[in-house]
Amino acid sequence: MKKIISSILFCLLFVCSFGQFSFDTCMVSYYPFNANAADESGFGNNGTVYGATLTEDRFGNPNSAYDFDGDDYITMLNPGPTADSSRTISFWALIETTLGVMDTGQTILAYGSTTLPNPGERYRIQVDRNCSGIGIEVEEAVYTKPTDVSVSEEWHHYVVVFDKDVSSQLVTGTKIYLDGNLITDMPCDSYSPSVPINTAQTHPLQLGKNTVTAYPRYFHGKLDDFRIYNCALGSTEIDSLFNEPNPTASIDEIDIGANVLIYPNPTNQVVSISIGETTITNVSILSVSGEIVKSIDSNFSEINVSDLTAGVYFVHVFNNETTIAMKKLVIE
Ligand SMILES: [Ca+2]
Ligand SMILES: [Ca+2]
Repeated sequence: MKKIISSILFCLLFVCSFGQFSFDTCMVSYYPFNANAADESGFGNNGTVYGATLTEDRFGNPNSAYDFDGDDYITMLNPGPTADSSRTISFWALIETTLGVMDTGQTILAYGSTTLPNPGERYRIQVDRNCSGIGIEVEEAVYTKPTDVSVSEEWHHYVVVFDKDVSSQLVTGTKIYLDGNLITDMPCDSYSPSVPINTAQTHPLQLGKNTVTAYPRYFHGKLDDFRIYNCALGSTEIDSLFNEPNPTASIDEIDIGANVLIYPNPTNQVVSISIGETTITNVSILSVSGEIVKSIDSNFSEINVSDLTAGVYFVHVFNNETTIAMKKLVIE
């Protein structure tokens, strides 16, 4: 049976600087895409993947982001923040611009209403609706900021903020950040700006495809690291998100003088552990998020890992209760 080691123990073993910020107290969903579309916020709003394929993230980590090639999407169980509540949606995207899909308003994220027209009741983050940029559609109102998405097909960080207490409740009160910077240029396209945000609960969160069947407006490119908050984050917090380090590089490997070798690495079949004089009594293999995916208590020279999904893992080597080593293992 799978277990989760406590976050305190995990942080003692690792440099626990990834995936967690002090302002995460108002986080409602978190999709780091560690080889799946699970919600790692603790609220269980997990995703089901329809056609999107795992790919490298912006750091080159395997199976740590999703690729959408124009007919793919991921659907969660529940909506995001609804009605006129404040919200922040942070994500990384690599947007393909060579497919002739400009001006179609391809979908990054959508939820709320499923029917037309329901002014204010659909909430959608989209690309290139009538001009090059990232924008918001709330049904009957579209508001796009110029973000030069056509300049290069590279990973960029986008944050969309709606603060009900500061902004007007109209879609034009939305703030959009690109790579940590607030885009203050005039919107390149805006119509029906008098429509207020009033997101319905009818359709759950969905990535890569619109909620209205007649206009799927599929996404072309790669998406990663969605964080959804039911509060409005400020520029300092958004800068922290933009500068989040590589989650696997920030984890310290440990070797308590035993010269532990783990090979072959990467692998996708059998991994062996060799060690000097010290005795191994048990080994755990953990996911990046600290879940124990395999426990072994014998034959450490032939550990079958062919059942593990490709991605980055950690091998925790024990002598009884004592940690001997913690080593990174890449499953291909
Ligand atoms: Ca990721
Ligand atoms: Ca596909």
